[in-house]
Amino acid sequence: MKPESNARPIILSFCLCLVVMGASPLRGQTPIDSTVNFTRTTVMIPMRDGVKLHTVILVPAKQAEPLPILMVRTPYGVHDGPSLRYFNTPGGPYKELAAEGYIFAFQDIRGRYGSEGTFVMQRPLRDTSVAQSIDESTDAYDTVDWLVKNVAQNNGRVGVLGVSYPGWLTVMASIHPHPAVKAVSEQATPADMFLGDDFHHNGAFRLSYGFEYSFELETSKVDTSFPFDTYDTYEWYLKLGPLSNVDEKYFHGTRPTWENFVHHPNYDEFWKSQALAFQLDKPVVPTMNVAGWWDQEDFYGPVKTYETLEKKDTDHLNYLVAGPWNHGGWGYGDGTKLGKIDFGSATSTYYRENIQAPWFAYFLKDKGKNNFAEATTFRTGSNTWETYDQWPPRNRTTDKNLYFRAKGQLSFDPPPSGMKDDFDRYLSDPANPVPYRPRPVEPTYYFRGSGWRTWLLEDQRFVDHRPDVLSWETEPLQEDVIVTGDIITKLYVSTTGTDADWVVKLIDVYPEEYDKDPKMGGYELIVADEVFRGRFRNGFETPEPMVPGKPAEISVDIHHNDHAFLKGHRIMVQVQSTWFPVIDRNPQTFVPNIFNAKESDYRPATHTVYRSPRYPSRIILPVAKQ
Ligand code: PG9
Repeated sequence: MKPESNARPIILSFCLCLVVMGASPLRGQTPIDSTVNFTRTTVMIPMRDGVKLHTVILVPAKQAEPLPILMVRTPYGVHDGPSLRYFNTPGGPYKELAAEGYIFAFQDIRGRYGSEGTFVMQRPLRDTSVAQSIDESTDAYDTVDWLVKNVAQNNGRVGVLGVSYPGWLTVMASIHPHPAVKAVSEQATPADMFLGDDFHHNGAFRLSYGFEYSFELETSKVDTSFPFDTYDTYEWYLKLGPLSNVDEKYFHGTRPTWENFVHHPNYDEFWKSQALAFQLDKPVVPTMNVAGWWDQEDFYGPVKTYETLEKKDTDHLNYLVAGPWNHGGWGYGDGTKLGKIDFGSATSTYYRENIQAPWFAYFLKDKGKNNFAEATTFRTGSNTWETYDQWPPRNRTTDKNLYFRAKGQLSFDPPPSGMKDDFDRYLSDPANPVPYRPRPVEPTYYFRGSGWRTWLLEDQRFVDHRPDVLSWETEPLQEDVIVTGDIITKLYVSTTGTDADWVVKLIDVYPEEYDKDPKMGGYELIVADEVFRGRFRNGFETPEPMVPGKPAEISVDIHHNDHAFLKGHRIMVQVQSTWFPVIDRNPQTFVPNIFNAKESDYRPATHTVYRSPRYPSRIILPVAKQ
């Protein structure tokens, strides 16, 4: 993940983000050396093909007995980065684990920072018929092999963990794992870069992330920020014009990841071969998957990884934890608040002390009991920890339809039978896209701080007056509505163009009079959300134009959740067709490859959302049985 749990070149950005997360002890301080109670050794560990990987090993200074090793592999630099600077400080990611007693090994992956070799973004699995072939799984294997043979006083057991890119590297370490690997915790791993994680969602391209990240990782061996000349990147990306201008003006074909975006606009073998659903099989190592409900980068990934492994988990090795966090938020600060939302208790501390530390201690040190729930979630709204023996807990929920109705109403009652087709509509103009967060939109990982990490919790009143954002909402609820599991939206839509994006947001609207915190009166909090690119409604492999004026059914999975809409609150759904610049603009004129669209292809179009018995647009909520 970037940057809280990984080394970052710009220390200021790291300090600022800790301030945002509420980790005040570090505010304005020069970072202390938090490894003082450890003996630090730096080694170059040889891989099977001779490439050497830069690794920092921390051994407790007063080690009395053999200890397990915890390994973290990262592209973000181990040498002087946050992993080491803050790893044993209060509110840092490894404090509780360090207190428990482990040897730690942090490693730069191939081609990054101090390691030799070439970096390949999410390096594909190797061809096993080629003896000397390598991938991140073999690099993890070779590293573990070296560590257990060379680090004095280790107990022969290794745990692997990491958030985001390091989370994905953790998954790789669990594929054909070294026998010493006894527990892995992937946290916010991406699982599918076309369907749901950093680079695309349902085929819609994540422009700002895709552009900035490919520059950041593929400009040099160390993280390098794109030198924006405009503070508000909403304006910058709008001025950029068609996507082809990226190569034309800036990249000139030099960033492999960007070239892959351009040459693989559909769900082809390139994307499928790296998707975890096609790479993972039966879990062979205890695996704890960790997700944040408001993860702005990789929420799809850990849930998909859990689901994929669960299909064959006959030995009960697979676990899920989800809580009220942004990307990696469980690893930093105390997790009492995120953005303006208060969860009433220190959720991140709770996770690190009561879930993560005992889980690793059980599997790596035989300590404690295996009483870990299959799924542990923090239910937002009511702010309670919950446990489940299956996820999603379909045995405990009933699907209920919430229908889009006339005059902006959302209702559990369907549109009356016999009613003729009715709809709401709006003009969507690619020249005036809806911002995804309040402007100015600072660069994603801006070193002076950025709204990126909390944008999913922004009050949606900042857009609900726009004519190109439709809202439907319930009356104030008479009783709590608890939604636990996967939420699906069924949209019946048409356009006057030949392609369109459909963004759906499920929102908890706070009461106008909110005594607990009057400033939160009427707050519109996104609980679940997603975008769908219309051209992929019949399959992600082959895009198809939308037929002007013809209603199409589009199913949008807005993902898993555990949220209580409390009595007195309202449930709202918003639909819009731009979310800029996190999602690139759909030209709304079908072209085979949007990366080659011309300026003239980008045209305003009128979009219609139907709400009638024949076309009952609705949201399907898994509501807890009372
Ligand atoms: N979300 C980041 C990422 C992971 C994997 C690939 C590309 C980006 C990260 O935080 O590491």
